[in-house]
Amino acid sequence: MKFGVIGHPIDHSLSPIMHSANFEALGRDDQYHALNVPPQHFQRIREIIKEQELNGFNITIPHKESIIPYLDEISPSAQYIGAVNTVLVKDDKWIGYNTDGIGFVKGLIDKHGPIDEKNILVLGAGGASKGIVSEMIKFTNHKITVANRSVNRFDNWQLEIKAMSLTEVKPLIHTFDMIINTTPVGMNEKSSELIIPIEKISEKALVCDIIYIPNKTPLLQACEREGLLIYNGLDMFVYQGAESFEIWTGQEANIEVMKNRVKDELKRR
Ligand code: SKM
Repeated sequence: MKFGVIGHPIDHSLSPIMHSANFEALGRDDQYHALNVPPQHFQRIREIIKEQELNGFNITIPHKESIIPYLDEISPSAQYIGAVNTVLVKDDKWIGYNTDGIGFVKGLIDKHGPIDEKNILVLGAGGASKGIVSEMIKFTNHKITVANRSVNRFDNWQLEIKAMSLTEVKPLIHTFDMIINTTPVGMNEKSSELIIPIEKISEKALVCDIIYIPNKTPLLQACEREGLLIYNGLDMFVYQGAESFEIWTGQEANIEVMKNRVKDELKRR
């Protein structure tokens, strides 16, 4: 079977090597390639995919929303999140899914155990946050707190959460067992902004960031220096890929092989 990832730029994507490692481990004869599709060519996306004869593909930045009008069907959760990162091509029909949020949650639970009783704070209210929160809600008994700079980002959320501003959440920081940063703060290694007062975080808390390049964002570095347990976005990337593979093939992916391949490649780069 043939798969791929569509984005712009796309050279940096680790999906081709990660998926290829999985195919090899499972003894499958599949292919997975990166396709650079600039926004001005996106209206030709159906033809481009047809020419490549793909059975399924991932979509990354900047096309996760622009793909929606080209789909024949969309899963309820992808519809709700408003972004698609996985398309299954079935008898010429395109079905869209979003595996990013469930990827984060499954990776987190596999690594750090059940979250049923955790008091969770999610920072940011963009697509990544919405995807993670809408999946995480199914695994915890407590209401998740979501904090964003401006609260009007929550207008179309319709989820049972506690929504508040970053200013409002600051005095509550010590009450959380888990803090998940989904904002792009920290993507730039030189930025020193930490978004929340880390000295207020409970010493038992786990601090997560969905970024994995850099491996430790300034937020994670600062938390680690404080002796806190930290968790980056590498597992999220691996698990979203594993979920996509399962949607395309119905087969379980070899997560360990995928993870090791990505880690090796990141060390090499
Ligand atoms: O959601 C994923 C996407 O499926 C693949 C990807 C990549 O190849 O870099 C990144 C994320 O957007």
